[in-house]
Amino acid sequence: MAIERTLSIIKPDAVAKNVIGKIYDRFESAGLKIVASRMAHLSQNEAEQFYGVHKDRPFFKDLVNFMISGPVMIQVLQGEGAIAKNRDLMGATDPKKAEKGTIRADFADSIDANAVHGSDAPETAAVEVAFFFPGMNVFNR
Ligand code: IDP
Repeated sequence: MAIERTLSIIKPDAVAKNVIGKIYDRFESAGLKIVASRMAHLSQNEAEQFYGVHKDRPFFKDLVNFMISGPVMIQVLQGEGAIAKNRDLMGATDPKKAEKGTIRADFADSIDANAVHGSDAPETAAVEVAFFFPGMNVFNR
């Protein structure tokens, strides 16, 4: 399988719970390398742009308000099949439906406050990595 890069965000609920390190451990234990990372408090404009594909969904406003409610930790993960691997580690969007042992099952409270974001395909991963880490801010390790 090819080496891929994917964008991951630890959302405000998980940052507030102080579990950044525990979530990073899941990534590293699964063989994913953190090749870029930064904390940010997103502006409304950034959150609306980032989640632009969902702009017509009924939950869009709540999603944007949640994403700007506190700082987030943003990282690029690199490794074999990184996109699908990260999605497996995350678990289902609704933590009630997420498999035991996944990040969302263990750290998320609801479908709105669901701890993590992860790119879902190579095309979105490329766009999302460039959105938060333009230029040369991603490392080869
Ligand atoms: P994903 O994060 O598992 O890829 P998406 O369908 O891309 O899920 O949705 C993006 C985010 O929008 C979710 O992580 C969740 O925070 C929020 N969301 C999705 N569906 C709902 C819903 O039905 N109600 C409330 N929030 C939702």
